[in-house]
Amino acid sequence: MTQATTAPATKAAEAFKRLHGRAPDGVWSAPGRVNLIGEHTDYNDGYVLPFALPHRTAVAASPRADGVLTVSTLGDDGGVQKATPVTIAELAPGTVRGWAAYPSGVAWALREQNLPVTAGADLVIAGDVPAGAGLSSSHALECAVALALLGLADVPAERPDIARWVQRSENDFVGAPTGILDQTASLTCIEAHALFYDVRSGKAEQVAFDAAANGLEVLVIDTRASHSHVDGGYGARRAGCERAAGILGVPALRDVDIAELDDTLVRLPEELRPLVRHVVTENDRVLRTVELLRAGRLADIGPLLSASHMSLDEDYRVSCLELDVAVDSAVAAGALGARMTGGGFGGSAIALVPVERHDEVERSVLAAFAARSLVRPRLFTAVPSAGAGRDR
Ligand code: GAF
Repeated sequence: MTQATTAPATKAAEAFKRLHGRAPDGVWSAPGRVNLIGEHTDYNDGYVLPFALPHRTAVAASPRADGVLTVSTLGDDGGVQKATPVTIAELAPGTVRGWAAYPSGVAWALREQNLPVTAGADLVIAGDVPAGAGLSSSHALECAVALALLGLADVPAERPDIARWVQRSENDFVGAPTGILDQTASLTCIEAHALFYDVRSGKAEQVAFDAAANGLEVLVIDTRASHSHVDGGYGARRAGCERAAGILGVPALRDVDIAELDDTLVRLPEELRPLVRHVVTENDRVLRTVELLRAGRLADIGPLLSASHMSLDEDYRVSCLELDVAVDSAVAAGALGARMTGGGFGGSAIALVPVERHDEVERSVLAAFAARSLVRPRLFTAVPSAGAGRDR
């Protein structure tokens, strides 16, 4: 797949030339994502509904022959950070820390699949996916690196397989116990659509999502409250879900029937009940959202978005003050619905906003943050964009 040159791709290629004195053999890029709905359902074998952001991470790359991986990354200020070069054949979990663990982990995961990546490569990275904003900047980087290394080695691979390899690098090399939502979104979303993905079956449906044609927009509110899934909160939720599934004797919480939810909850220790209630009702909300989108009723999904946020806040307990302020102030000013997006504990919220209410919603959100002396959030309108691919 070849796509129009994007700014990050151009920047990565130019930086590569400056650093290595020659043009890269190729440039690959991958987008960040927002998840419209379906949060903390992926590792419960459930449903998700993300779309790709226009923001991308690009990797300019050329092969080497000495087994070494060099990685340089271009900062917003034009400065370059160079990772310590590593030998791909010697990579093992724990050997690389910090940001360089993400690209190195991908090389490790591909090597673990016996794919021919051990000859080495020079990678130069540039991107505009907001980092630490819950918009999947780490997966954009990992997916772009995976495509670059596979592309240099001329290895054809199916996107679902690449998603699993990237997940392995994130889980086992970086040490974040995340699911498969973000990689799948980055690798398989297409323009003007949301991706309805059934994690258990791997079935994917591109559902038309043209907010502008309906007089609407998805406003992203990056709260700038930083988050990370390497520390305990995310893993604890995931472990709680797995424990609950074990007690209920089902392979995953996906298998709990919503019609029997009340009877099911009483079989669980009290602390696990809200987790299960969230996952089961969230899967149902995804299905109802997809039905409405298929029927072209975009404006009607607002209440489902807000119900999702309430469930994530009160039952799953992964929201925070900044996300709640973003959601409440957007809805108070006329958003049809709003919710946190991504894993939570900080990061971004999304709001479904009638275009004519944009200014009012933006003013309301900024004023609400200012009134609580919170860091000024960053707001932008997200348009469903293309998934990962080769730029040149
Ligand atoms: C993070 C994870 F990476 C995803 O796998 C997913 O679990 C999400 O949080 C919550 O829906 O983005």
